[in-house]
Amino acid sequence: MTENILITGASGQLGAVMTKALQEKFGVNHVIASDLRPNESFEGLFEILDVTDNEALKSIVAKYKITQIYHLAAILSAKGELFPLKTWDINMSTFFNVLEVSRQLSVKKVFYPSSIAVFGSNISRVNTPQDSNLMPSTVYGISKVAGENWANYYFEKYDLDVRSIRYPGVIGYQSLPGGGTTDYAVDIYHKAVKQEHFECFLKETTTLPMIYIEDAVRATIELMDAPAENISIRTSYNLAGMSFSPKEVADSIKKTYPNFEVSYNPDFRQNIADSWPMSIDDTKAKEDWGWKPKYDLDAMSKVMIDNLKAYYNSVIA
Ligand code: AKB
Repeated sequence: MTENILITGASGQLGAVMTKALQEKFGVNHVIASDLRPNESFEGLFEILDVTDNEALKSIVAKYKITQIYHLAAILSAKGELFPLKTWDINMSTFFNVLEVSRQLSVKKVFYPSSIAVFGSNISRVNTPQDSNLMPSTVYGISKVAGENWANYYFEKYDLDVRSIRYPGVIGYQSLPGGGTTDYAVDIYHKAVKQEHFECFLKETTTLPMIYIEDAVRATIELMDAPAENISIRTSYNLAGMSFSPKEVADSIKKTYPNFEVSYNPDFRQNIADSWPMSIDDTKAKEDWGWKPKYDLDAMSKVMIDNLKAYYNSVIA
């Protein structure tokens, strides 16, 4: 059977790369990228879509006979703290619309991104278990815990095949993230390649779980491809890539740019980071659908630097 895929939030950091990967897998004419504003950079089908608008979502799902939705639109942790009620409203109403429209129009599969933000400072921060007691410190985290439980509810009650991953901080060269606590780990590469000083908003020793974007996209597609009977977690899977602190990523960058300088000026995002895991136990993802990351810190630094160098050279040329 032909699959037709809708991606919400396709202009975001993960969305842009996910759209390309899904176009390669399903064909350009079977993938509909969507976002709030027009985006000229997409090759293929694109729709302007505000996912808070149930009717608009419904008409796109009907128009393209959508069979799978990747719902990536959300407000992230740091920005969410500036607008708590709006963040709750947007993150929840968009997901409810996706769940309800999927149920009503017989969409077969839904992907829902959760996050390490579901964990709070009550957890054991090293190798944080799948089944931790979830007491998040941010409204983004609260919305993700609620979303995970709604995903499970729609699976149990309506047999809707919703699958989810708790992403670590995602790092890629293709686009800048917006509004997250882990965003420093992308910005730092841009500054290094531009040979500028970097001021970090976290302390140098703050270790967080991270993942290279290619691994994050591959994990998502592997999870969505796995046989339904293998999926034992219907809330959201812990997923590990690597873990590092700002100092460790700076040291990795210094192997290429020995004069790279970083200073540390922690702001409100430090408290968020301090409530999150340092590393993640992803045994269930390994057991259920064979998850294995490819990139460690130095391998990622190499791709990030090579690609950003090429990008900035082309901009200057
Ligand atoms: C954020 O920092 O808010 C996100 C996340 C870990 O979900 N990158």
